[in-house]
Amino acid sequence: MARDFQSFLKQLESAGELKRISVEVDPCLELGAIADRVSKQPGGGTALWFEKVKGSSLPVVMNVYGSYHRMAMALGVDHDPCGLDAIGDRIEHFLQEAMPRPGSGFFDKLAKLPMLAQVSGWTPKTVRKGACQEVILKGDEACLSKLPILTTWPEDAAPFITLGMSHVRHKDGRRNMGLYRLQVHDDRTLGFHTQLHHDGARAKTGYAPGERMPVAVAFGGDPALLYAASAPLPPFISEVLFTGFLCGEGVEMVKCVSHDLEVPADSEIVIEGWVDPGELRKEGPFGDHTGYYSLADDYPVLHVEAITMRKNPVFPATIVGRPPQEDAYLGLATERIFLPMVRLFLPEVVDMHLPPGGAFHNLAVVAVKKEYPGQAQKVMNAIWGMGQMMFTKAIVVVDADIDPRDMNEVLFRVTSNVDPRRDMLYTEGPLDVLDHCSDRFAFGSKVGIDATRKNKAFDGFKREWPRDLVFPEEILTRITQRWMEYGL
Ligand SMILES: Cc1cc2nc3c(=O)[nH]c(=O)nc-3n(C[C@H](O)[C@H](O)[C@H](O)COP(=O)(O)O)c2cc1C
Ligand SMILES: [Mn+2]
Repeated sequence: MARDFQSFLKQLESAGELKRISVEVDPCLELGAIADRVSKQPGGGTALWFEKVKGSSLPVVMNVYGSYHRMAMALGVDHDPCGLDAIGDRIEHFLQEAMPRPGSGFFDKLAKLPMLAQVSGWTPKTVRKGACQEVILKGDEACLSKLPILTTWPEDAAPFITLGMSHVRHKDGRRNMGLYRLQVHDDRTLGFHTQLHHDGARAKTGYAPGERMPVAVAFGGDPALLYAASAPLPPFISEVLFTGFLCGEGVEMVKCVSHDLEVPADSEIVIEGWVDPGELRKEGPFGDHTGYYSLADDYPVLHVEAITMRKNPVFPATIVGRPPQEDAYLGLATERIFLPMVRLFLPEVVDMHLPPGGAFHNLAVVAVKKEYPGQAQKVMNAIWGMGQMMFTKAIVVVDADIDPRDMNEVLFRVTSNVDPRRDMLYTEGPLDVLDHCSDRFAFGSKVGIDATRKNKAFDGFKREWPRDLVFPEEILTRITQRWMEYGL
């Protein structure tokens, strides 16, 4: 079901998930401080529609994705605890179906035809007209001061665009869409903060210095697009195709007005421009999702050629900072949606949790069914070699029966089951470029903590391992039945 961003906002409003703020608010710090406070409410608060933003005629929306419920609504699934898991299950099912059955030849291929038809239904479709081009500003008219761009933290270098989805095309034709912040250098130029390890940064390697790599930054469109832009997809999967998979229908794309990249036709706003791979400029500092100001560094520059928009667009923004905030729920969606893919390579992994306090990359808790010696270590090493999970600084492995989301339980097992010298695995490797505490840029050490119960067969544990404290089921049932009688 294709939905545009504003119909999604209406859907949120009718569900009591969006509040309108009608008094005038300042895009410099005030909006950020409000969204920070609301997003930290238990469960993530509501989405916020700021109707009157100082210095601009456009409204700003924030915290749109900032709860489990809204995240599930954005991806068109139920919000019960399993809604997002259902997407992961769909991926798993699809991958299994795609595998050839041994020895089944022609009939197997025939059986897969409906699946191929389904995939072609997810591919983006080019259309001639898009709502995102109802208003076209070119040349001197295409100035960034027409947009209500926020300064979220007091020591930020400048205002930053935070929820723009940047479309680029690799020289070999592959399209990539990613969520990268954009610093306002001046009215016609932006900092293009594509970090070293991301596909977005790799795209420019195919272009020669002095050449213009076209870029288009789109806002809004189907709410699933933003999730896809943040998702750690492998380089060969297009985020727009993945959105088609999520929505069950291909995204309608329209050609830009100043170059031949395509953007989702029903976007709210599109900034078109180009990057010269040979040009770098200082970017940052910026109050970041690490909970600190990320340090200034050299990044590419995006020169604005055109800004197109709907007649009455809304401008989406977020604030990142000390967790939990809105982006915690994007991370949570990734945890649930990508778990089946992790399990494809690591079938012993039963469950996984990336706690928001670990700011995406710093901590992963993995529940594992042990079947042979060294399995906890094998899982750690594999995770450190897997896509963007390579950044994980600490991995805690618990037994399959432990809920990795129950932090009290995890702490209990980490402190009681771990002999520190024996059960910690230290290694080193790539770190997120935003990590500030390692001695070297983007490189540092990692620790794996094996908090599983130890036994003789797998761990060579020579003493007897004590048994967990549990009441028999019948006692638990009895006290539940008699609870009123106890007067408690
Ligand atoms: C709110 C938010 C802001 C982000 N800002 C940046 C950024 O400025 N630069 C960056 O490289 N990645 C940023 N990311 C992470 C990327 O969007 C994410 O890693 C994505 O998978 C990268 O896709 P790619 O590999 O296709 O480039 C941000 C993520 C979120 C949720
Ligand atoms: Mn990508």
